[in-house]
Amino acid sequence: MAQDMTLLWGSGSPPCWRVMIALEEKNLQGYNSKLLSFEKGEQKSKEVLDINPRGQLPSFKHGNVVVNESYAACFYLESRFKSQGTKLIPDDPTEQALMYQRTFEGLTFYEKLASVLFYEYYVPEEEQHDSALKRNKENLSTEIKLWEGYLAKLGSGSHLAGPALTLADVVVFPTVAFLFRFGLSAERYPKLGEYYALLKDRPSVKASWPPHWLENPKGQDTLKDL
Ligand SMILES: N[C@@H](CCC(=O)N[C@@H](CS)C(=O)NCC(=O)O)C(=O)O
Repeated sequence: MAQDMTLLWGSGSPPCWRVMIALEEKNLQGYNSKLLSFEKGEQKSKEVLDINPRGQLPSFKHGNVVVNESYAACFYLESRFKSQGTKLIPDDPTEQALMYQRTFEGLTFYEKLASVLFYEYYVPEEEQHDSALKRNKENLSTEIKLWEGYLAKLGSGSHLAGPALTLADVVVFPTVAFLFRFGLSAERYPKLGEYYALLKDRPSVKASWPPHWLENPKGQDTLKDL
């Protein structure tokens, strides 16, 4: 069934990783997976631009359906393959509300992470300021404490929106993985550390782990002081 699906993706891109986890959780292994290189600018190749005028990854196609936005692709897969693989949207309205809340807060979480980790990439050199990066780090630190608190409230062994894995985990886990890859202290943030440990060995996550992280398991320590 997944043969009519194509995912164009880049290694270590959190938006791409979200879609890859969703595909695995929905048992859609066997899709056409094409790894492109950001270094070579392949996200601007004709193959990508033909389906994604933004020239970004992920770019995703299922038959004639094109869904490039990572959140949209994850929601599409859950809705299209509702009864297949892991159920990612709980039926219970209260659980569902929390799942939606954390899923969309995940966008803010990622934005704050990106404003620190990718500062030099996104801000032209002449516009970069130490004070701006410092402020971004403070904002990220406040955000991380929020998520640490959410997990503390849910109790040990919990996922982001309750006992079971949901779409919230699919879209937010890559952000958490980046935090630890870039040196966040699991001692200072034990709940996030526990959550990371719980998910990192999940088959869907292992199967989609960024290949260049496997080649080079040691990350950086950019976030060690947060
Ligand atoms: N809103 C998009 C964002 C995708 C995105 O920002 N992709 C980045 C990689 S993480 C990209 O392709 N950047 C290269 C570029 O914009 O040229 C989504 O969530 O799918």
